[in-house]
Amino acid sequence: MSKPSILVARAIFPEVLQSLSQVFEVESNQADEVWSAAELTRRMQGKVGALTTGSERIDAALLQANPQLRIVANMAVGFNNFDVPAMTAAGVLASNTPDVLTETTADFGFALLMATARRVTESEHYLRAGLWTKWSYDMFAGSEVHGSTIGIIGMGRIGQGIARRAAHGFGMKVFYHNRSRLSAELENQYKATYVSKDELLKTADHVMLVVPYSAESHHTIGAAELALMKPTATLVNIARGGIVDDAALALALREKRIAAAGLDVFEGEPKVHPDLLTVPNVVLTPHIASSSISTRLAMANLAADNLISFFTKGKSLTPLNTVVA
Ligand code: 8YV
Repeated sequence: MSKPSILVARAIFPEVLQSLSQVFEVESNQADEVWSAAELTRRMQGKVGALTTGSERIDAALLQANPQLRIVANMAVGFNNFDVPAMTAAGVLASNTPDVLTETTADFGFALLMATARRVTESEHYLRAGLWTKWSYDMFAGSEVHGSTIGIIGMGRIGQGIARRAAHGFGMKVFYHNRSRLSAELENQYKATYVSKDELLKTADHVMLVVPYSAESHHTIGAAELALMKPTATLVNIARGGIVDDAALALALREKRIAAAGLDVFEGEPKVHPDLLTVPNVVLTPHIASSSISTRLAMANLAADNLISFFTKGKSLTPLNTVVA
C-alpha cells in the first residue's frame, strides 16, 4: 500500500522529518523558502496532510483548491493562521501544539520583562557604542521588578506560568484580566486578583500580554489604553502581532508616556514598524519566545505525532476541531 502524501511547509528538525518519512511520502521545504499563498496552495495539491507553522495561512480558498486535504497540524499553540470554521466545514482536522511550550514561553516573557524594566538592551547598545566612560548614580536606572505589580492580560496556560513566576519567584502582586475568571483555587495558587482591563492598566507597574489573537483581541492595546498606563509602566507583548497598535505604542514610547516596552511579536511581522526601530526604550526580539532547542523539538514532534496518530489511529492528539471522517 502506498504511503499517504503530506507537505511539511517549512524547514524542520531532520529527525522529525525522518520519523514522518516512515509513515508518509513527504514533500519538505528544508530550504525554508517562504511560499506565497498561491505557491502553498499549489504545493498542497495531492497532499492529505500538512505540517505548518504560524506563517502559513489555511483558508477557504486553499481548502477549496485542495479537497483531498484531511488534516493540517500547526507547529504552534496559536492558530490565528487557520480559518478553523472553514476547515471544519471542509472536513479538515486542525491541530496545534499546546502545553509543550508553556514554561519556555513564560520564561521568555519574564526575560523580556526583566530586560525592559532594567534597560538591558538599551544599556548594552550604549556600552557597545563606546559611550561608557564612567559610573554614575542614575545610569540606566530602571524600574523595580521584585515586589512590584504585574498586570497580566490573558490568563491561559502561559499567563498562569507568568503569574506563578511573578508571585512565587519575584514576590509581585498579580492582577489579571481574562475573558473568564479563574477558579478561587487557581487564584489562590497564583495569588492573583481579577480586575477590569482599565483597572489593570491604571494600576500595573508592568503589563504582560498573553492573549490569543482574534478579531476581538485586535488592538487590545491602542492609544486609549496606553493613555491609562502609568508613565513609569512597562508593556510586554509575547502574544501576537496585532494585539498592540504598534504605531500608537511607538509614539507613546517616543513621548515617554510609558517607560518602556518589550516586544517579541509585531503587526505584519517579520516587518517591524519603522518607528519602533528608532525609539531607544524598547526591547525587540524576532518571535522567539518558544525557542529553546528542546521546546522547538517538542513542538515539532507533537505536530508530527498529530499527523501520524490521525492516519494510524484515526485521531490526533491535540485537535482544535471535530470533523466527520
Ligand atoms: C511559534 C508561537 O514559534 O506557538 C505559538 O503560537 O507563536 C510560537 O511558539 C510560531 O508560531 C511558529 O509556528
